[in-house]
Amino acid sequence: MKVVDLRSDTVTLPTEEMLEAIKSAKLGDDVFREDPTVNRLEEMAAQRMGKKSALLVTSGTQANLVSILSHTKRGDEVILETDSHTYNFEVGGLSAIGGLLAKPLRGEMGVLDPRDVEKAVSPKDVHHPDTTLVCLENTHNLTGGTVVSPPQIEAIWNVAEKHGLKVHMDGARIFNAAIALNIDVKELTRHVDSVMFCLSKGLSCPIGSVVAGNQEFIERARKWRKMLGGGMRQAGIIAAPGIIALEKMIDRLKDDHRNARILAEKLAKTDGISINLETVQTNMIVFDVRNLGVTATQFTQKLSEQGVKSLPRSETAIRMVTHRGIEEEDIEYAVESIDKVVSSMRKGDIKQRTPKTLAN
Ligand code: TLP
Repeated sequence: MKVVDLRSDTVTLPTEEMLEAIKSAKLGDDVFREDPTVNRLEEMAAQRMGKKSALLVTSGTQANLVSILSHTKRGDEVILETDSHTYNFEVGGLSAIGGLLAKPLRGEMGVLDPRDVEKAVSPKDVHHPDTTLVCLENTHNLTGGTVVSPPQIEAIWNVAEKHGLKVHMDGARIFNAAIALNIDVKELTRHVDSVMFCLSKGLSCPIGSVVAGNQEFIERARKWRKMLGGGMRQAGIIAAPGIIALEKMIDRLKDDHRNARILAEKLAKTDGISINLETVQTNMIVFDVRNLGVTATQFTQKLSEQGVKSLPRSETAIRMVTHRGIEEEDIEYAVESIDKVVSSMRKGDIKQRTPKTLAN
């Protein structure tokens, strides 16, 4: 059976060229800073991000954690968006490991309002924690891969500067944001103290993320990475495909965005499916199946019987992500399969259960 895996861009496999680069990479012990391939990737990444220094880490979760730990001290308060990945999906590392207090704020399409940020900064008196960091996410995963623009970032930065806070950006998919806005990624990183991006998502690497910032920040991050067990030895085997990713895999993200758009527009015409096309800005699509009277889990299970994989995002919302390996014909196949599932649901082929929260 044909399989179209739209669960995440994390499922991308390395290219042949990446596998060759892994085989021939010059290696050394990176804890001694002697891996030339890691050193080269870190230099390239720092330069790309417009920062002085960069650090290869194991994952996006580790990248955010070492960044947050490097900007704060135990007991500090961190402002982030309620639906941010860090607040929801990183196992609460900032409180469990950092002893930090998260202050979540509701954003608009993933974007924090600078006035809310200003109000959320705790007074500097004996009763309150020190608010020291604001975290942004670009693109914003839970709102459907939406983009945070340079002026929006700068507005937060101005508030942060006024109150002496640092700004960290979870840029797991920052190149998707840059491609969607058709700007150099530096426009998105100019007004943040640190940024992380993932090699292992749309850029197709098997492993790895990179943190970038100034030199002292990166030295602190290096130490936290070591403490968290992320000091790697011949990590050039991870860095080698990362170099190819930076050189060759960024421009093609526009193909993923185009495919996401095609899929979203087809879904918008499908009876029973609701989708807000405004949120389809990069390689993600989130749509709702409540009008079919089924749960997202029922829908995704039925769809997977056709070989089309997707992820339930809430009781009735489903996420699909386009990536390298998904071509236009796969999108057509996905649309046909969705049509089949929708019409089978209309005919009542599956035992329908009205989700509890949809009762009225
Ligand atoms: N996101 C994954 C899952 O965890 C949901 C996905 O499939 O989208 N920041 C953002 C914005 C992310 O989307 C992710 C991963 C991470 C951080 C964490 O990266 P990893 O999985 O490498 O730890």
